[in-house]
Amino acid sequence: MTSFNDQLFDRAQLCIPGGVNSPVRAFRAVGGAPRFLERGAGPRVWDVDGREYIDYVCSWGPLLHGHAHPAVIEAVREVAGKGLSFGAPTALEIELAELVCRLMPSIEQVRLTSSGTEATMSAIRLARGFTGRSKIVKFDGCYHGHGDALLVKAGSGALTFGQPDSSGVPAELAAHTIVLNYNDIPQLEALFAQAGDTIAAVIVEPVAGNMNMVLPQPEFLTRLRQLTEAHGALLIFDEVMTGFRVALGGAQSIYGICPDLTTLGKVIGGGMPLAAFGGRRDVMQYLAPLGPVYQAGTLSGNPVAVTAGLANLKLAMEPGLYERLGEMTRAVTEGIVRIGQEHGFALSTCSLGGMFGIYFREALPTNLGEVLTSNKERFKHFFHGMLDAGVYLAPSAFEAGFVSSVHGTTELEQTLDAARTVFRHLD
Ligand code: HOZ
Repeated sequence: MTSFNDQLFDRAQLCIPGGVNSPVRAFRAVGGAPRFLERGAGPRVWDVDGREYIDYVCSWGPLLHGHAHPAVIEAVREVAGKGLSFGAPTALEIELAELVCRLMPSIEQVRLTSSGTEATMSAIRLARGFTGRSKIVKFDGCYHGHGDALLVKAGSGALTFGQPDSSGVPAELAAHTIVLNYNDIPQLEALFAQAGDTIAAVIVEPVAGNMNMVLPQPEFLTRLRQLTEAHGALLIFDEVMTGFRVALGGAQSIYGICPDLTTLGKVIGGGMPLAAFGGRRDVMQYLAPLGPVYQAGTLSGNPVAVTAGLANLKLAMEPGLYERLGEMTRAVTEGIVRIGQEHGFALSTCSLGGMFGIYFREALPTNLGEVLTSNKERFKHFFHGMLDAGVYLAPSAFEAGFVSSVHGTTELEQTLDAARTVFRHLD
């Protein structure tokens, strides 16, 4: 008898490519049918067959306070009753913009968009418009959404499915994107020595979260800042994943770097389609209607998404929240790794705030080449074992995981119990 979940997957595949609206969700990297989820509450989700899971995907990062947080839901309910979108300015947008500028001092002005892809695409266009240069630099395995210029040696789903260079991106366009190795300072210095004055911008995930999770060597980010500044190129921090997730001030507050532009998404909308890009006032004023760089969006800054974002960020400002979140994330990931090691498996982990990486590999990787040497087959079996035991991890060895501020000791203990059972039977 086919489960309701599997019936839905069959049906979905007839009318939606691959049955999903974003590739990694399809479970292709791990095999089996994706879980069709019906509801979530706090740190847990339930699928259409009534199975319960502790959620470490958190909608791929946005749900800093778990599912259906009462304060967020209440605020959204109230504002939705007054209209979903006006395509005109609202007071709420100013409140969110002011808050973002306060929490991330490198941002003097900010513009709201509806997705992280839009934010990064717009930031790249703005950097090109501002500098009058064409070349952009990105790092192998970093993912900055699916804009043409950025789908070159990309991470996340593109990496998971072996399509880091997407078909459909004209070679002439991709030729303007230079790809370097993450954390490779000599390579960066060589490029700037040779072509620094042709580079419009360097875009980087200050903590890479789309090739699993890779920490930057602090001197890598420092050198990046020095070189871009010396050559008149802009430094764009893509904090779509890390913004308000690893710390209230993002990865830039942890590493003490002031980028020219920052892109935000995920947590800023608390589960609603909301993203942003912002930074130096002189650069942001190159945007239409003030300047020559065009960028727009019908639903940009709509009151519902903005309200969800505001409610979410206000909750994030509770003193001590990120310390507690960081401790819980470490307890979960270090616990899993310790149990696996006790069973003889090579494992490593890293985390910051509520974001983590777990590798079937002895030492933590520092770049994509090293990430690729982790044991993907073992991850696959581990993933399915944990899923069967009620723990929902990202269905790819190349995605980061997330813990919310409402994951507690009950979830921790249940997760570690599941890990004990799974490692006992893992090959
Ligand atoms: N590319 C996203 C994770 N890095 C996946 C988004 C989704 O499938 O919802």
